[in-house]
Amino acid sequence: MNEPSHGSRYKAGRLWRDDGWKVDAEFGVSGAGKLLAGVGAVAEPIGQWVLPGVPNVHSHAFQRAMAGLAERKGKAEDSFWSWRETMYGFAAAIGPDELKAIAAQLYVEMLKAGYTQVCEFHYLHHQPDATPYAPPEAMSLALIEAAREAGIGLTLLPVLYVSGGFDGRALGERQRRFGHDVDAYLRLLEAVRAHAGEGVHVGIALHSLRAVPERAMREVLASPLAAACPIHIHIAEQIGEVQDCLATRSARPVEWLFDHADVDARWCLVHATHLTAAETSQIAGSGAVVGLCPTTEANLGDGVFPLTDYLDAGGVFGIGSDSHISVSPVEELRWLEYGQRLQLRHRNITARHAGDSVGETLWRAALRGGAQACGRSIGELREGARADLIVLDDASPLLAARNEQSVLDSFLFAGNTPLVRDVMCAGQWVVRNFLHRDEARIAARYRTVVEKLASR
Ligand code: NGQ
Ligand code: ZN
Repeated sequence: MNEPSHGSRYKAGRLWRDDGWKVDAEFGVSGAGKLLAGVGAVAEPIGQWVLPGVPNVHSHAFQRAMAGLAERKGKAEDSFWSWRETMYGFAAAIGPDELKAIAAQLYVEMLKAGYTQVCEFHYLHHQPDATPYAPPEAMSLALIEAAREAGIGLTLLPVLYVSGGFDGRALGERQRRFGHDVDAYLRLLEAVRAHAGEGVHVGIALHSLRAVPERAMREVLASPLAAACPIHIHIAEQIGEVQDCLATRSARPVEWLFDHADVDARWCLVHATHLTAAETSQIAGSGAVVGLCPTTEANLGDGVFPLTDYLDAGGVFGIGSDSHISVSPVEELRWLEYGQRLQLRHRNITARHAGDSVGETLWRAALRGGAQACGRSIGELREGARADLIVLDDASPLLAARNEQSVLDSFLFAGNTPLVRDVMCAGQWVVRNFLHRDEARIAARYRTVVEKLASR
């Protein structure tokens, strides 16, 4: 392991460890961005509250630039499906340059909010008329470049998208640019893997059971390229999807998936909103992680995930910002808890035992489930782990007189002022004193691109 150079020895008033806060903790960061244990007297004090950054398990980066543009009432009843039409129209104008500019801006916002890793569920593969780009992985490369510019860890999930519905119908006109047959998809995976490296990992994703027929699913899962990597899928987000699945496959989506695939800890089931009690305990028992995206699920009118039953059964969850109408782990976790409170008319739902802190329970769960969904051992501040951490603003009045037992509750539930002051990802300070190292340039480029998109 590299010796830390001067300037990479730090001291935290309180450092989050898996077994509780460590007081006056000193640590180093190696040249390779890994945490090192005790380092001597010249450590730089970095703040009172230092904790791991949280992974964002579900992102469609391009949707960041349409956030807020689908909030006007339409003629017919607005729904997930009418929102999807608006989103498809917007997606049609996004090429590699636009994607890179939007994703870099989004990833800067994620870092500033306390996310240090993102799973990018990427299906905008080809040109709008469905011809492949040269090279065919150009859109994936745009995302990789954006993540490297911003300095966030990336789990890129190229998405398999084959059909336009459960009945196996062909892709609609605006979906054609998402599509691959299995061979072309595996070639894409191979090409993208060649660009993976420090900070960029590649998993796989099946868009949904609507978009991936059984045979294609089996072929991809049987490929050596799908071995030992995360597998993500959208599932059971809308009642309409459950009904279509029942009508065509005589089973509910989650039920069908478990009957036809070996769902285990490598899987991330995104949303999984509409579940029977049996499906809820089946997911929990499988060790898979559920990717909950509470602000998007609220925005799209999806429904409320059965969190208490799932936690009772020992289920694991991570959080994602999905359509990015909000880019903040605080908001995702707050709304996860509040959705349950509104529905159950109780308080302090996620904490399972008397005396437990809701904030700490939520943060810990999102770290664990997030690391699992990324297929990475991140989210722990221990020796040898990647140095991904956030420092809270101890000068904020919101944190006055808070202690180890109460600081996470105030972080997640008190007010609206950003409390993430500094962020380190892979040993690099990417955010200091609320400013990202390259935010002016990235924001200016984003603005130019969004202005161009608006004047179409
Ligand atoms: C997506 N988003 O792929 O971006 C989807 C909408 C679909 C969410 N489900 C499209 N939140 O599911 O067909
Ligand atoms: Zn999604």
